[in-house]
Amino acid sequence: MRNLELADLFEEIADLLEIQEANVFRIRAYRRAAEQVGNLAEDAVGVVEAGRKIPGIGADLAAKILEAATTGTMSDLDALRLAVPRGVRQMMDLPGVGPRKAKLLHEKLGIDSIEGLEREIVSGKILEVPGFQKKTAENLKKGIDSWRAGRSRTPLGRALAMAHNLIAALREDPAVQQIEPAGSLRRRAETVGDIDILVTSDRPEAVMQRFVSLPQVREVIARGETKCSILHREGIQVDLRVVEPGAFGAALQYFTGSKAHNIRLRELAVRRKLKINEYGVFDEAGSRLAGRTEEELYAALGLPWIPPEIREDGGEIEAALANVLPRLVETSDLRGDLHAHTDWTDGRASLEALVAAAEAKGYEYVVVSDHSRSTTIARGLTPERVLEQARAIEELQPRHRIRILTGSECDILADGSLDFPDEILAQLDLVLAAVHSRFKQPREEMTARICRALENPHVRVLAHPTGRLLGSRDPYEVDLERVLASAKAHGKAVEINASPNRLDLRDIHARRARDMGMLLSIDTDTHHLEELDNIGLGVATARRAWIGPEQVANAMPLERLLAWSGGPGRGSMGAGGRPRRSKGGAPS
Ligand code: DGT
Ligand code: CA
Ligand code: CA
Repeated sequence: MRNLELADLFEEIADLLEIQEANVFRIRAYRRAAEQVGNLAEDAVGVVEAGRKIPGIGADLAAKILEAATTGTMSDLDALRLAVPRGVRQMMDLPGVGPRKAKLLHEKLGIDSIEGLEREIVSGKILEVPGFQKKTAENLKKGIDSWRAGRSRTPLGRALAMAHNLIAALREDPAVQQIEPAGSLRRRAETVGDIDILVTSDRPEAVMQRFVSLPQVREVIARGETKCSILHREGIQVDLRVVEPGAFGAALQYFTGSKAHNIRLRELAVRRKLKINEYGVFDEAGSRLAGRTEEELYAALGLPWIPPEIREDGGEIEAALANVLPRLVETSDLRGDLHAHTDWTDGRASLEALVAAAEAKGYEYVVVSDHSRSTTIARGLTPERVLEQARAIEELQPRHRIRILTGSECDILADGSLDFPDEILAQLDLVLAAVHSRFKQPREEMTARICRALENPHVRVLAHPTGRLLGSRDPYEVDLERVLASAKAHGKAVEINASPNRLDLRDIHARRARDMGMLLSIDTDTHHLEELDNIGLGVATARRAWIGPEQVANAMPLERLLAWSGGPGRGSMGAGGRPRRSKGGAPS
């Protein structure tokens, strides 16, 4: 049984217990278990079978994992499923429907599905349920519509673009003072459920009016005095909230979340006999100690400001309390891009244009890493062509400040050998290796295949290590833990591919790599020049993984990068190139 299936079972137990109003600690233990198992880089069943411990999972839950592995289910869950119909739980997916309302609707009208709920809204019978007025019913109906419209989550890259547009349009309104995105978007989660935007203004009504009149709005889902939800024409919900300037920091913090992070903050506040909510931090007498800025708010709880990307209750509270928050990598730390394509293969830009664009970004170096011959779909280069490209780079170099490094995104063949012979790879400055074929290999074969490629002394970076395409292709089956260990043992870097369709490694796996003390590279895999700007998505993923500049290969200055890359360092040195360096060894 795969980790995500296990996580779903735990999550379902938690939801059903919540509908039954069970003990909150018990509910929380299951939510926590779902998260831990879902985020585990190794196979959870394997870990338990080996008698090892998964953080946050006690003996009781471990036994349930084993039970699920053998029976495909958990007996507690089966009992809960008998007690609570499936559709009752599904209603909790609707905005404004929590466990209590779901239970009430089921008890009073026997509603056990979203479709059933919709019928009772139309028939008007829903108004017989205590607490359900005409307005509530209308909102529920709208909630059902947008649930249908947006059942899938939106990839971060797309959501960011939409949010930037909306924010730029709202900024033009004089009634808008401060404006910031919040929610999962600000935390840079890889997908977002809805977009949250926060505004300060003394004229909320004017802001709302401007918001609902934007051309991007397909439909207004709910409109109140300080909160408004719309359906964006691209199918995602956008929540706008207007707050007074004195509460901006508190609201920004609250609506940035995550929920798990906020719960921990509330616990800290309680221990200090303080109250925290979206308006501020208050003492027992009710006076506001903080609210205007996030810094102020965290300080009132005795904490330094915590970067949004790590607000996931993944150890950041403990680190903040001990004043050992990590220094996270920033875009300005990066000195180059190690992964970019040209029209020699499937890139759109010429070599000259790519180099000029990378130089314009202020980079110190760029690696030209076109495909190798086996990636026929991308018109991969033959050995002769890649050497020809290296010569073209040598000729181009004198006209540029930026150092142009020769490279390859070399195919890892089905048996783990590389698409180019060693004597060709040895002539390149920096070699990336990647899987582009035979994605369906059994896990064991795929793992051995990649590990073998990492043993090749010329390879430096494992590109897009899991092969997933966000929303369209699952990662291939691979023992990532072993792949990471192999990369580390051989002094290789693993990539965080910043392409919005990939984000591979993803945050939780990159975090694992970080915790293992590995080297990572943050690359755009550019095929169109404007994609060089995707680097921010890779940096965001690295930040979510707690990665600092010292662990990033392309944050190294050129000389150190070359010492590590082990290539001949040709390119700027004219015909003969530079004496060959010895290979191997990670940078100090
Ligand atoms: P999403 O939209 O599913 O990608 O995820 P978020 O994190 O943006 O969630 P959303 O839009 O439902 O709410 C935004 C933030 O508001 C969330 O991260 C934390 C805060 N929040 C919302 N509901 C609650 C709540 O019931 N309790 C607490 N403590 N915080 C909440
Ligand atoms: Ca959200
Ligand atoms: Ca929201």
